[in-house]
Amino acid sequence: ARHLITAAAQMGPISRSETRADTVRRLVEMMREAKARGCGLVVFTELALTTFFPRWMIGDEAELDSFYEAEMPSAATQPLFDEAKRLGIGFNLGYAELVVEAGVKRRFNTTILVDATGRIIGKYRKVHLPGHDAPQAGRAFQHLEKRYFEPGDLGFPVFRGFGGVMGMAICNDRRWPETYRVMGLQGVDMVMLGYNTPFDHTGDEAVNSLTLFHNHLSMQAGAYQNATWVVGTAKCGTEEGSKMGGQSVIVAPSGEIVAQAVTVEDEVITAKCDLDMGRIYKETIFNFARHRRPEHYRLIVER
Ligand code: CDT
Repeated sequence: ARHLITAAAQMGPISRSETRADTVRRLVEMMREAKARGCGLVVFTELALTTFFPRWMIGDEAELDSFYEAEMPSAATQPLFDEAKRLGIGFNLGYAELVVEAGVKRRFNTTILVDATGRIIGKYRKVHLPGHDAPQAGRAFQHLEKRYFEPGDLGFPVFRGFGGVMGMAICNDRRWPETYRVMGLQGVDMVMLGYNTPFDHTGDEAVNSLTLFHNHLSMQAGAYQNATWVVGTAKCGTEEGSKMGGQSVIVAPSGEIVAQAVTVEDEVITAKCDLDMGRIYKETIFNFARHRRPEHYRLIVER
């Protein structure tokens, strides 16, 4: 068995006035707790360094830029890398990425995988961007990810590390079966993802009331159908007046939840994950080479 004790480090709200130093301090504290509980890997959330700013229309470019990281690590985030190296623990971190290419600013909703020596070994940019590219009338909170980010341009790569095949996704990606399947086809053992999920995202009370159900439904189905661990880490609680779902989970390749957060605050949950647990599924019911019929799946890539 290949055991990896893994943590999901859920975050409670981050206020707009919190500095990077504040959020990094919170992350370091949870990293230490994860290490004290024997973890080799800690999974942080989506956009873990700032408040979830896509809820606002931000017209001022300098103000918008202040939510992004122009370098990683930076002076502000270096303590996270230093602490990881000191403790000998890896981490997965989501943040807003600003890159300047040929004088043009490009913005991505990004996540990186850092090994236990503090080295970045993988990067993923969110493919499925929810929401709108312009403010919607009559909404208390906007969801302007399509305005503030480009769709990721890296596909769904997997990375060898932590004794297995590691993959990443971000928030809305978890609702799409293709996310997991593309990584499943590369033999993924563990998919790490963070999320910020407001309860008001559809504008329909009945659907909104199922927010937490759909959160788990998506991740449990993705895990089972691709014989992979899924670590889902929330940013949750009431952030700047916006209520967001918690219930961070670690899901086994069986689709079973093996650890779940019970607060909507900073909370570390852990599980001893056997990266070989997916093998029985990969070799039997989900033996892709034997049972899939890609000749009948063409529509998926054509539309
Ligand atoms: N961050 C993110 O992708 N959140 C979305 C909210 C719903 S769509 C406006 C999600 O899928 O959880």
